[in-house]
Amino acid sequence: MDITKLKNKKLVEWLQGWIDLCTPDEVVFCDGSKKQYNKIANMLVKAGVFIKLDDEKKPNSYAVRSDVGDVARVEERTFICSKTKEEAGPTNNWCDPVEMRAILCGKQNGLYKGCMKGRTMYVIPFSMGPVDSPISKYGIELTDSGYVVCNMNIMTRVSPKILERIDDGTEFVKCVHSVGAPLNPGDADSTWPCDAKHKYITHFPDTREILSYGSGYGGNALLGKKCFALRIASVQARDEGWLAEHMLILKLTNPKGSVKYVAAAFPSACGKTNLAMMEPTLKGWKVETIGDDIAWMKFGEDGRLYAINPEAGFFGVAPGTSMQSNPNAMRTVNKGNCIFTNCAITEDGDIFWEGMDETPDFCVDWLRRPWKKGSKAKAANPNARFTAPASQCPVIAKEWEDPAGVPISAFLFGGRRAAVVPLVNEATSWEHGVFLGATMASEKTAAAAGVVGELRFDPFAMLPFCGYHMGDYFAHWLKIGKKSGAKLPKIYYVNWFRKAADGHWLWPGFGENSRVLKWVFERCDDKADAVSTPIGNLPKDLDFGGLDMPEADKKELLSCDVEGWKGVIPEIKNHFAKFGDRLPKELNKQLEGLEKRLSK
Ligand code: OXD
Ligand code: MN
Repeated sequence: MDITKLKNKKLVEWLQGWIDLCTPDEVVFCDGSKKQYNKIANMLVKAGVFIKLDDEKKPNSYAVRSDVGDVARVEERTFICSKTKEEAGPTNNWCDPVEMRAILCGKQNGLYKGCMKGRTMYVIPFSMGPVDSPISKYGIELTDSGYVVCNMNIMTRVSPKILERIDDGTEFVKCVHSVGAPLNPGDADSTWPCDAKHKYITHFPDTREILSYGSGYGGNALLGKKCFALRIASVQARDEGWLAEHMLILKLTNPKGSVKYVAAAFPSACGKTNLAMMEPTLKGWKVETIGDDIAWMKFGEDGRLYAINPEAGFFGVAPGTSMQSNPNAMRTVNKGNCIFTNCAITEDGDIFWEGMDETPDFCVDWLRRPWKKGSKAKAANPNARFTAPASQCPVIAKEWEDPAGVPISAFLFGGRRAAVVPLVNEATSWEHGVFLGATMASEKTAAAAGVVGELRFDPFAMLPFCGYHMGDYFAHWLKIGKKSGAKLPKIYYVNWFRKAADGHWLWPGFGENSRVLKWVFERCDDKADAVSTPIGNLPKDLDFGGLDMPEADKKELLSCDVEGWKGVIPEIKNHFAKFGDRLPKELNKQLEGLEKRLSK
């Protein structure tokens, strides 16, 4: 394929405009084939970017190490360029779209001017979701990074069929990415080219465009993921009446073979991948994976919300993943065909990260230094990642690519909370559930730059990912609940991370979380009892059978800490105050109701 074969004038103009501005040496159209993937990967090996791992340990897999200044999503460099600041809202960085286009695309000294000199521009036509699903959407990413092409091949569906559809006039999201490191003749290339000091991750919701400059890492560069599937898609969802959410999707089967689908929102690095692939400890229960990070949901004709996973792979946080915490993720990556970013490499050509089942005596750390067992420095970067095809997951549900999606019975919201928040709490209504989502808070993790451990409100786990005013986003959720004929999922708030006053974990988590899923499943069928409390419905009994736990811990996990909640109210008020008059009145009413119930 080349540009002369395209017939869609607007598409050709868009492409040619970027070629003229970025002046790559060459333009290559991506077709998603194994042959092209291998060719690019081999080239990256020769250039010292990819390190081929041992074929017996990790077949057809590569390790990559990034620049130290480019290791995570950069929220402070992420911008929503809506027409007005008000539309982006108080939780996003805003920049005037005209101003941002001048910074990036200015004909005189815009950052993109000549930025691909000495490099290849890859044109990646991709689908978020199964091709031709009524819930899926298409995009084209232009990039000068072979690493991005290989990752996009795993994370999305790349095919010439999509380019044909777009050439025929199907709407697409325009994505442009450059590492921002042009090469002059004779220049030596870096193994991780980037422009760490001038990163811009920018979104233009009105024109459905994404312009990313300077970073080659994860969500900054694989534009189908956070930029498209969440930030731009959240705007499309608002305009078109559906939901684009930062949620895993799992299939839950009870011992009788009856099935329910659950979608769950947790902030980054709170164990979404672990939950999506969990091995239940409860006998007879089964969890299978539909997706581990993003859910797109539309109403079906029966009034239920049907979800697809728009992605085709997992971009999972590596440290902490082990046969104990997530055996199915380990089995997925052990099948090979993966890319490992910022992990350590062992002497026998395998990969290592903190928390793995076995620690090697020696390895080379992510900063290319020799590393010895017991050494203080981390061998892998805390935000090291594996990119793995979802199809390789041993517990991938057979319907994971069903174009119709799967009907959702329950939403779980949650975060890391050492105190106050109980193990599970059921919303008493849709509005109450939206209140629970809007007041989600978590202790910060390494997935984004910042201070680990700090508490931050992260409504619906969408704080860094909502492409418009978060007050309007809450209103959109409330509107979804008012749709006539809607058969809505029940809503729950869970917390796997509660600690006792002496600092010990109250809940073992991982496969034991199936006990909470069982309660949720049975509540959806009106088959489990709950106690009404000021914060919502808590389990009357949870199946603790076989768990060796002090009674006091069980009690603490399942009770409403009235005094603790009273202490949270001022924080919620401060959080809500940020949204000014765009905070839906229903949410203030929910807050007033909570306050009253707590003081009774
Ligand atoms: C992710 C994130 O990478 O949420 O999934 O940061
Ligand atoms: Mn995520």
